Amino acid sequence: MRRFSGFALAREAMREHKGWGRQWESPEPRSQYDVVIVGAGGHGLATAYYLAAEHGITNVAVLDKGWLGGGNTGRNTTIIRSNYLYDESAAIYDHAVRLWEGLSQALNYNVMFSQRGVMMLAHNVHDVQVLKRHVHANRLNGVDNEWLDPAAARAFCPPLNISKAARYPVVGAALQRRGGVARHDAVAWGYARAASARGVHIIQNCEVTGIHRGPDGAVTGVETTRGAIRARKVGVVAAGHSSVVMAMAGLRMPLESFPLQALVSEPVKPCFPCVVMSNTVHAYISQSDKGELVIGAGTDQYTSYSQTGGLHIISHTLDAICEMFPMFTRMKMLRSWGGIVDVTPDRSPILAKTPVKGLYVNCGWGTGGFKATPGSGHVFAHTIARDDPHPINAPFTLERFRTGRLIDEAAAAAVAH
Ligand code: FAD
Ligand code: PYC
Repeated sequence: MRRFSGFALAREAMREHKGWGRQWESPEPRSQYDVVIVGAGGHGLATAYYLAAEHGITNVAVLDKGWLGGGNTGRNTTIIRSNYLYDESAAIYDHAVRLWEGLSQALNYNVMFSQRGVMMLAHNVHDVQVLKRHVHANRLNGVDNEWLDPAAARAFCPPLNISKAARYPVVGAALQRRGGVARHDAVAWGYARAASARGVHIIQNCEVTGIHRGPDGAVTGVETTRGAIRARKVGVVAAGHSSVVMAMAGLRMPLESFPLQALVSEPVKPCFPCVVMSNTVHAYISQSDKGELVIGAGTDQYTSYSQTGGLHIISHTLDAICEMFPMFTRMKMLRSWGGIVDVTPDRSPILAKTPVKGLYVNCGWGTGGFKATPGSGHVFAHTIARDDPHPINAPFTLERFRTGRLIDEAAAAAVAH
């Protein structure tokens, strides 16, 4: 295994990454696989990797209608944290953070995981109460989180405006020091390369257009734009389009799809040391290793499959950023883009077996699934391999929307729900 260190490593990783997704030679699909995964985003690729690496299941195909990592995995703002309120969420997201901590070594690929700290701002009494509740709940779950007064928040993030005269003054902050960011496309490529090295087929430009079922109702394979492929098991990991794919098996999902946007500034020298999120002012920001300020906006207010969103959404976000960080007022924005997120009624994901034998689904991560990628792939692979959920994803069932055992993380992310 190669050893990674500092800038040399970053340079090497960037060289390896350049254009890799598009150059990837997709193999010809076999007529039959043990497992077909629909969706070559981070979650689908991680699932395939762990199926091979931990369960010895290598006769696996990951199919994507586009190119690998071209969905939300390559479009997100890469914030990683595990400061969720409920026990079930803290367990799955912290499982992911622990895997992130060893991921570059496990994949022998630098995913540029940087634990620079995620700070969530409080602007009023309600925010203080909510965030302090998170701090206490997290600590009870062994998840790091600490409360900062405004001066300490500014010491941690010097560009932060803590003037009492601000429209939404900062009255405190919750800081998860183990939180941070990673390089999103490297995550997709790292998992893809490691899965491929174990024999997994990653087949791009291969849209799934149907799910075949046998006389007993069990899954027998998928129909694709490159022909029919038989499979004993099918895992659907098609964020934004999960309900469309699941409908092919006759299942109606409790999901809505929304556009979610992000944007980056022109690159500048390092000036922003951490990740800052504000639920109330409704913005989040970090600085990428390339120097761009990475800024996330909210979801549109209406459902859509369009990978763009309203201009007014990003312009409101920029107003909020300039309010909190006046030194950025004169920065130029370089580009913006959108992805489609699928959202459940309780804003928590579904990682589960389905009523259709041999069909499994991993969806509903909404605006916050990038951080979960390794943990999600790890427990979803377990669920598929053993036809039984891992204890960590056991609560994230489809049935909860019938039984009422919800995991209601509605306010978990700083983005509109
Ligand atoms: P994707 O990467 O979207 O992969 C799904 C794949 O399925 C796609 O490649 C698609 O082409 C494929 N597919 C769909 N239909 C079919 C079909 N019929 N046949 C074959 N293939 C199909 N999360 C965080 O934790 N932190 C953040 O800071 C954050 N910021 C975000 C910012 C934005 C702007 C967006 C859009 C999302 C953000 N998220 C964030 C959410 C996060 O990006 C997603 O939850 C996560 O990346 C989902 O990963 P995935 O692998 O499930 O989906
Ligand atoms: O879940 O932390 C998050 C997040 C930030 C931006 C979008 N999602």
